[in-house]
Amino acid sequence: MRRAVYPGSYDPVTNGHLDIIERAANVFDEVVIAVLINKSKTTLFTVEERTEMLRDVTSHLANVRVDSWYGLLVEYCKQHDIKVIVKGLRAVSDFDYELQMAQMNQQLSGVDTLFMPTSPTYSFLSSSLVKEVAKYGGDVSHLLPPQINDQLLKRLAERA
Ligand code: COD
Repeated sequence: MRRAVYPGSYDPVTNGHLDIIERAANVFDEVVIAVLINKSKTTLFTVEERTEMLRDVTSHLANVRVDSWYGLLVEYCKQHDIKVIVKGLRAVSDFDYELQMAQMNQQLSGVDTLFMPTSPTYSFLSSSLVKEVAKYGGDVSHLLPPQINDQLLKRLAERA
């Protein structure tokens, strides 16, 4: 079985993430979306919320499942017999750091990274920018699945 992991913070999942997930699901037999827990990073949504949001927006994809993980990504791959990491690449600015991580992961474990170029429609899109724009009242509804946009607005209102 060709199985891949698509790791990230997903705080929250955007249409850019979803585009990569749908394309990866066409290439692999199974895609595991791994919500990585980074204790030094402050997130707007808890890991449980992010996991649930991802389950919701990928429910139409039979070969996609969602999991969460704390620790090294390659350890997750080892425990779940995963040989490929999928990453989305937006711009040259993503490349330097992603290349470094890909080479480190390969050296550590032999797990390879497959880079998928973003669709041009989403090349400027990141969870951080979406949160910043929404925080100041900008409309980001075209950049997120509708239910995620609702949850984002609700959370920002609670925090205001
Ligand atoms: N279009 C296409 N791809 C996109 C878009 C978009 N608009 N937005 C984001 N992406 C891609 C990102 O490039 C990334 O591949 C993925 O989607 C997830 O994005 P984010 O922003 O949710 O997640 P990040 O970048 O915060 O995730 C970083 C990881 C959690 C993957 C990384 O820190 C990690 O692997 N941590 C685990 C600990 C570990 O093993 N560290 C050693 C690494 S060598």
